[in-house]
Amino acid sequence: MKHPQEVLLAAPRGFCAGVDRAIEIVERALEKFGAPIYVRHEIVHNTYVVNDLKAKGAIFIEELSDVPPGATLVFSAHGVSKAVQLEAQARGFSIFDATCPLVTKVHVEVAKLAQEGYEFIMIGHKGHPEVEGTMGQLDHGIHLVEDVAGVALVKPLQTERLAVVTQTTLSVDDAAEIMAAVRARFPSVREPKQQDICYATQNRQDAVKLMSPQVDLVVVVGSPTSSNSNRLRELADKLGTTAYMVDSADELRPEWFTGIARVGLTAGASAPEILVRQVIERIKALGAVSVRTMDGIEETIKFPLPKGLKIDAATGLELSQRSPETGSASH
Ligand code: 0CN
Ligand code: SF4
Repeated sequence: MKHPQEVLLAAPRGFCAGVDRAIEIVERALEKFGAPIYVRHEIVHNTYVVNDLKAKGAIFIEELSDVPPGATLVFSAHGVSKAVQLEAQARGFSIFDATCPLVTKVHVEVAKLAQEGYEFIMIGHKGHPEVEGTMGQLDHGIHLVEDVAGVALVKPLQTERLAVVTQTTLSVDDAAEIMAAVRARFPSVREPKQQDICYATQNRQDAVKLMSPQVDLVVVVGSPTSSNSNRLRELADKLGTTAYMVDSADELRPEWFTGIARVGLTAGASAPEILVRQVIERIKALGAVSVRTMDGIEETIKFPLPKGLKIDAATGLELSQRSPETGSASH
């Protein structure tokens, strides 16, 4: 067979609740306060999303010294360290925190257990902003482990009070393997009550596991910086299906599709559906005649916006604008 015949769409794929919320925070801040709105780090790891917000007046920075006094600043979905939070406060910015609530949950757990005298092993990828943010909740006492080999190298000061936390966007299978090695070396280690890997990461990986054996090629829409998107490509590859990750439809190469009958398509948690649609159009142009969405878990989770950016669904007014006559509590 020369050309692709069918596109199989993974479900769920694409935006998660934390990404939806983070983008909405920047958009609402732009509407309410006007441009420019400063954002520390890419709000989510996606080129299209970042360019779109740049066009609307967002300015993305890495260093707080690049933010002018009095500016409005948004923290990205990946979270920030205590030092960054304190510096931003000290500089007097008006801050909106777009850290995903599921990342904040890990921060809260670290702070709580640290109070009880715990030391930590963090499973994650070195240099990733979420890892910097979570490890930066404490001055010391968090040891990063990136893989099974790294477990043997950890040197905790004590082992009676040792807890594990993880990045939210890891490979579920790799994390389980690393966790097993941690458990083998430190049998009394405290594990997260519920996995720190988030529901969206878990569900997108499960969908790829279901899809990969049914297709000849997997295409993942996602940016190179996106941890969860990379894990989807890697997973398909590990399952024996050739897999490519593309930032946009322009990156698709016709030769990938030669001799391929069925193409599986998915998208990372930070990749917008419009890019998936553009990829579908391109694959259709290469010969695909049908598109079918697989059955999958329906995600209904939604996170509330921070105070000051909420809008009342009934009135369309910002909650903080409601007068005592028209409404009760302001937030
Ligand atoms: O791609 P993302 O912006 O981030 P990572 O997968 O690199 O962590 O997706 C949103 C996830 C978060 C936090
Ligand atoms: Fe939150 Fe998970 Fe989405 Fe990251 S991938 S923003 S942790 S829901």
